[in-house]
Amino acid sequence: MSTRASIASARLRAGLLLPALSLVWACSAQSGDGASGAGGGPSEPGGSTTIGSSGSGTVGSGVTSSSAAGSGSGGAGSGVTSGATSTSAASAGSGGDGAGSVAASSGVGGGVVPTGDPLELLREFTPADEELAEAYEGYITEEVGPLTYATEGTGTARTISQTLFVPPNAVYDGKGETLTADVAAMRCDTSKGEQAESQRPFFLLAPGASVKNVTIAYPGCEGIHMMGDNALENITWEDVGEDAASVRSYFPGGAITIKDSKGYKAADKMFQFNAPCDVRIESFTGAEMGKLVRQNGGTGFELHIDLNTVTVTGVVSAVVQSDSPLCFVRHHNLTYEFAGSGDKSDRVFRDVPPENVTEY
Ligand code: ADA
Ligand code: CA
Repeated sequence: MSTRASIASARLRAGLLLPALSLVWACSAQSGDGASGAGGGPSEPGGSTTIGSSGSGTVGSGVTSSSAAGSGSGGAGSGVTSGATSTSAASAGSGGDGAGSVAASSGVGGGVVPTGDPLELLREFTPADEELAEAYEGYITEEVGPLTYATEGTGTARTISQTLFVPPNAVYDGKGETLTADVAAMRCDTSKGEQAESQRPFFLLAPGASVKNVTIAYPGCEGIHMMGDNALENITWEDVGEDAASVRSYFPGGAITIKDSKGYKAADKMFQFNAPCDVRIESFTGAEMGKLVRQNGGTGFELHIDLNTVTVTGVVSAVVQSDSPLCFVRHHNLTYEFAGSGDKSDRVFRDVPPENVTEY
């Protein structure tokens, strides 16, 4: 069973590895521009329940979720970053000389994006556990497919045929762009419920990477994969696929912030966590979903979830669902409405120990 210590060690691991990349990510740090917010999810009529703000305010989990990377993105950030550099994960890349082998080159506008083999960069984050390492290798070599390094979007609508890989500590600003996945290339499941497990994500966020100002159109495929210490800001999922954003079991995990975002039509789960994380979901609106947050079924690792100013309607199964005695939920200004009738009060924080739930 994982503990706080495991979160700390995962972070330490990621932190120790980053300097080995010897790269400076110069990232565009413009904020809040070009948000499209197009998402057309239906909102359910009346009858919603607001959990009042009269609670004791005691911090139950003992943990303060800190904001992930965000503006602290390590870049010397002068001006505009270059556009994405396309590199196939299958291609040989340039380095190959061990630590620091991921090459960097200056891009247009003075930004720096890596040009080396993304696989080499990703292998820097191979988990220590043998089983997880094997699963991770399968993930980076087969499941996720070829990757395109990306640090900046276009501000317009475009179709992608490779997962966009945001490098460690970089901020990808979509500038309000709408991304649609090429169904064949991204292996999107367009059958009812869109639950196939082989689908590819729109984004893979390396540790410390962030993404903002992006609309993800139907089909939602595997959404956004977050390796840990990531922030998502002003994201709209118009029609979620297998899930909207997730942390896999073989990722380092850490602080995850999802703010000023909207998500619609998640047949199963919106946000899925398979590794220890401190999650903060802030200013989020969603409609039609199985669960807003799901801790991977049958797992007992430590997970902290902070829901601040969250409104979800058309919830079928749970607002938060976990089988872990170490799942802790804090909430403030949470409004929910379940689909259908009947008493669903046991489904709000489903199977979360009641003593682990705190309102503030
Ligand atoms: C499903 C599946 C899990 C995991 C999860 C995910 O719930 O049962 O094993 O793959 O999806 O990460 O999306
Ligand atoms: Ca998934």
